[in-house]
Amino acid sequence: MNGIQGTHMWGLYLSGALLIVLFALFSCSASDDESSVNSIQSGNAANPQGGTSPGGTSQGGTPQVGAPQSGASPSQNASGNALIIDHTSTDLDAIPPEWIEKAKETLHIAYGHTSHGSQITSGMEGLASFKGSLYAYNSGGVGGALDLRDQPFSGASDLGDPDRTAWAISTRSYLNQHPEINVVMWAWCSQADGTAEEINLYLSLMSELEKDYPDVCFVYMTGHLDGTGLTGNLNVRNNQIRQYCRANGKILYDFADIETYDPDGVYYGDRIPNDNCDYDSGRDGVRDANWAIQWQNSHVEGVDWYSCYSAHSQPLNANLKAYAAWRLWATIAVWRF
Ligand SMILES: [Ca+2]
Repeated sequence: MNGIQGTHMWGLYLSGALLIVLFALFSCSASDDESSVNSIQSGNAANPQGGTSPGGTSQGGTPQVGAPQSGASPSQNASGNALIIDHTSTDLDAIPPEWIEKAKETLHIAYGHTSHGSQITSGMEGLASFKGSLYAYNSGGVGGALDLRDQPFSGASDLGDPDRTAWAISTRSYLNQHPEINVVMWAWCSQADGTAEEINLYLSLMSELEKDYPDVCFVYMTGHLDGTGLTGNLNVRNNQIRQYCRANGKILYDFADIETYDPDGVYYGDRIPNDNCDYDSGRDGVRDANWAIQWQNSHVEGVDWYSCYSAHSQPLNANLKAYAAWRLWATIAVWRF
């Protein structure tokens, strides 16, 4: 991994006074007090280190709050009181083990998804085999594992199947029956490539859930890459989701951003990458290479990366999804519970 998120940075978060402030500021639910949110963001109080945030550190410690908003390239981790999990959140070794343990002790996660979203869980399953029981998960948290309930919902498969509202109804039903759940995450299949109004519907349904279930953390997501590039509708819609999450202090797992960079931080977003990690090496408009396969072939399997199932994609992509997921769980646990 890129190793740029040194553990010394995490030491900063662990200072007691800072944590007290952050606990007070960070909320999983939509704030009922917009003026409070605005004051936090304008003062950047949740980002006192200027480059550190619950989502990780900006590369090289350089604040990137003011980075360009277009495209999938800029890191948006340091964004007011939002928690943005993206390609800068994939350094597994930067997550303190005690944060992992806190997640296993406190979180009860329900995750709805179809094939693309399964990259997270198949990656996490492979990670537990690769790195050991520290990263174990199962439904119910049996044996000290993380309690992650994979596809527990009835009546909806993902954020667009069978339609764009069923998942919210299904979520309410499940939460009412399982009040112990404190984290809910849903993934897209291809439906993030919709209209602005359809994405607004998604955002509003999520916000309504946050208001009605204030003790539950709801994780927003972008849609997987589809090869349409920076100017394609998918990226426009993903940016709509990103901007909303940054502006409103939400929790975002930026699925597309994570699969836009290799583990060394090399950016492929401007070379029409797709979900399989294919990209256009010569910028002639035709995808002819695969960054994940290239990286895997130039590194050692079982040491630098691990084999696992990765729907529609390569193992390395699911590796990165798993690392980022653990950053998500660990950060939610430490900041919220
Ligand atoms: Ca080409």
